[in-house]
Amino acid sequence: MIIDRAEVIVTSPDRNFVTLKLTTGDGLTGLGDATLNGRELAVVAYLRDHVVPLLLGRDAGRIEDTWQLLYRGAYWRRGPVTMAAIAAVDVALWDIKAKAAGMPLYQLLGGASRTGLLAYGHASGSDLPELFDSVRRHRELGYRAIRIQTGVPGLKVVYGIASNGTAEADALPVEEDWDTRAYLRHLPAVFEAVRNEFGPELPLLHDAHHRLTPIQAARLGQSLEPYDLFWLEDCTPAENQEALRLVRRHTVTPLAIGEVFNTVFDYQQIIREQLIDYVRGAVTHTGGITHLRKVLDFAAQYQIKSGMHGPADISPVGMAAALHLGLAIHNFGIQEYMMHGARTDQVFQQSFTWSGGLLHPGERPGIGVELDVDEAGKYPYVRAYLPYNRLADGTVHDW
Ligand code: GCO
Ligand code: MG
Repeated sequence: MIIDRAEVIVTSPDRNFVTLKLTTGDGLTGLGDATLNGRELAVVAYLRDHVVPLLLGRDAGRIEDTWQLLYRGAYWRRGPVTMAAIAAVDVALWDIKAKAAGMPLYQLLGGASRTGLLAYGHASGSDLPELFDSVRRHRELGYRAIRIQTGVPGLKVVYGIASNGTAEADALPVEEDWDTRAYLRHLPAVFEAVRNEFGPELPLLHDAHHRLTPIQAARLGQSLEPYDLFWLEDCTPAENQEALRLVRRHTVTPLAIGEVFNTVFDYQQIIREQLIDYVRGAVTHTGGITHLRKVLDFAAQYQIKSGMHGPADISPVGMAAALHLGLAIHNFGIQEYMMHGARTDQVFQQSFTWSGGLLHPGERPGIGVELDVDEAGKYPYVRAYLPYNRLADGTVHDW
């Protein structure tokens, strides 16, 4: 099982995806997702220029050793670009190992701890009727848990609508507007209306997308308590971990954090002090199966569960890796699942199933995803950025 080919494939069927494909001398292939939304080509360069030369000739079976070599050997540690590149290598190696064993990856990770993974989708609308329609559509699609995002009176855009980025060759980031006080006034009434319409059972989630100060987050958590949220996500910019102590003192609304984190060190304080309830890390952005598993095992000691990031900008390869890990661990909480577009599903042939609101990675050996290189070649990279926010006075604000 010597690695003798490593290709970095960039394709943009519905949006940009970066995939690492490793091939061993005996013909086994493994895929890893290296997509970092809006910064895709930085990971491509990191892989092509710095990682691929280290992989050729190595034993594909030595997953932990390869991980440590890429992490420690670089000297410069952590960071989203590095960790996405390491994640891609790690998942591709697990894919190869599981194929060599003739098993779906979750079996190598310890076997299934459940029959399927509860998943949530994104409902959004600029006003209540639009939002209710979106919730109903998600329920028709089978979702048994739903994230609620809504328009705020006076603001131009609704955050939370999936976008594939701006698909023009010379695209620059879109500027959005933001007003925290208007948002805080509006949101509790939206959740009250949703609960009245859809009843007490449906698990509801909300993403504040790093936009609040600690005291604003505390107030929001408190004002949403009557509506029994499954979680409030990214209530503050998570770099300031101590901020969450203040939020926790004031609210029992469960908190989810971590989609922009990339190592266990980012979680050290918030797990040890039990400042969160769900770990939002994705396999793709947290150093792969090897590293995210360590984070989740650490979290398990504190009854903190997984809530892996699963937006459309994580490719089907990254999603498949998340499903295998989620099926195997004991402390699974929920999986975010936004369906990919039809072209993406043609480029990436997948074995996962979606039924009764539950995801399952399927029984194909490996992670269960193959990349159709000819299809991928039809969709070249398109420059795309995430949007950013400005306040009414022109100040740049967290998006
Ligand atoms: C989520 C996220 C996404 C991110 C996006 C960034 O909870 O799904 O916040 O909407 O903004 O994945 O690339
Ligand atoms: Mg989020």
